[in-house]
Amino acid sequence: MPDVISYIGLGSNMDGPRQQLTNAISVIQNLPQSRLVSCSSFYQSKALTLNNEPAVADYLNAVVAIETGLDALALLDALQAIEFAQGRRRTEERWVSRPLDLDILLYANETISHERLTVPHPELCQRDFVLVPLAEIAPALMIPQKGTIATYLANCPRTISAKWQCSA
Ligand code: ROI
Repeated sequence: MPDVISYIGLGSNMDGPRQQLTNAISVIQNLPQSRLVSCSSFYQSKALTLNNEPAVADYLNAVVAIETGLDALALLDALQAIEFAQGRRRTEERWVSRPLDLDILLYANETISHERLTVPHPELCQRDFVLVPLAEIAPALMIPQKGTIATYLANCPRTISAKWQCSA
């Protein structure tokens, strides 16, 4: 299979978010059959929580683009291995704080509906902490079956409070 571009979202709000993202990016850089194409800035954002829970630490979010020969499920396996290596507990729970969350946002221009993986990522278009870093590295990107990033960004509630240069 020819190599494809995949965009991966990174998020962390515990156990040293900056180090969590930096480490994860350096591991992603060394994935088999893959190379890092670009890395967004790091964005601090207010935690999106289920019931506006107070006292949840802010997140640090970023997006990277890789060129990869891994198929989507092999890439998912590799990303989950990084999450667990960096302290993620084996739980399917959503809406909980975690040291590292890695999401396949886009994989080439494919749409994937698999029990383990939905691409484009189902919440991609509603989250500024994903859309803003994605727009930074791929401003003209078309999201399969949805359209341009700009359309969604215009209507997205803002949670980002600060921006740092990518330290990876
Ligand atoms: N909130 C922000 N700001 N960033 C995230 O990456 C993030 N990830 C999550 C939930 C709990 C939805 N909130 C988040 O999983």
